[in-house]
Amino acid sequence: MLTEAAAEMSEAAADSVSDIEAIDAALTAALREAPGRPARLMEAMRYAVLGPGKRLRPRLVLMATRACGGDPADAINCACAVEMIHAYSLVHDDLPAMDDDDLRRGRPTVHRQFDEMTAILAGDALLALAFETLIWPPTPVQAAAPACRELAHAAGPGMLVGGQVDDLAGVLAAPEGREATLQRLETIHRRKTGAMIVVSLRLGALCAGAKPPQLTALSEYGDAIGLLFQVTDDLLDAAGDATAVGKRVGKDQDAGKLTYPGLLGVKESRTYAAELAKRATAALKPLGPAAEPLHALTRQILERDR
Ligand code: GRG
Repeated sequence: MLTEAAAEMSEAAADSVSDIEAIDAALTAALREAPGRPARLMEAMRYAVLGPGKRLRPRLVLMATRACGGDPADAINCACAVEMIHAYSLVHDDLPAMDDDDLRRGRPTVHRQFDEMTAILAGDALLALAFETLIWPPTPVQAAAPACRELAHAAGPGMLVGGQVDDLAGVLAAPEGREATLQRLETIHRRKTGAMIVVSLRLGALCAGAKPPQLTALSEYGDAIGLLFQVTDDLLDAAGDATAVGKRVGKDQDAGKLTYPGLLGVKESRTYAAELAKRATAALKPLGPAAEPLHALTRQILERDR
């Protein structure tokens, strides 16, 4: 017989599979051909969004809705919106003017598969389509305006784009002490990676009509897993470098960019990851047992291999 905890875990795993199916079906519908939509542009958008990614952010939206007692079906358009913005940011990040990457999710990047102009415009169109998608039902009417405002802020100049600008500008290059460098590094990651994770959770909560303490708990959880996600991302890159046959190549470290293992060493980065996971667990306390799938996700991020 399954213990209660094991039963909750297998329920969470089943939810995760059906959530990914629901998310991909809704994204496919939102990215359909329609009058005025050029076929090649739509093909590039679908290629960018529906590739083999983890769908972390849209899953967070649906998990947060559930954790706040809502119906995840109400949050599906918010889930699509955050994944569209995530996909746009990856397409633009890969462009020659930024990271100049040839591969993403194990396949040619959008500008390699199509061309640079199409990649730029596909990213632009995804950003706009995200907001158009978000405001339509089933997003609850009372959630639409705050969700729009929060998502625009998270994707805007003070967060996603601002973090990207500072990262590319190499503000980390100035020599300074370890603590100050760590703080600068986290200021970038909180904006570039963390803000979209936090807002995903908050959008899900808004769709459930969550109260301020629930929103605060999810924001603190999001902040911790956002950093945890980045630390484990850097550790995976470092492992890829160390083995040379690893699943990926640590391009950031190759490019001399500052990373957690680069700053703290691998062992201390692992200790820090465990500390962030504890921080995430503590943040969820106000949500009680309804937060079990989010606890499971923390463990998955801590142990992830891609
Ligand atoms: C172009 C405005 C603009 C921003 C780009 C997201 C981003 C900012 C850059 C990506 C660079 C990067 C590799 C960051 C590390 C963390 C991260 C966001 C990884 C990619 O997210 P995953 O692992 O991707 O969730 P999948 O493919 O699973 O969706």
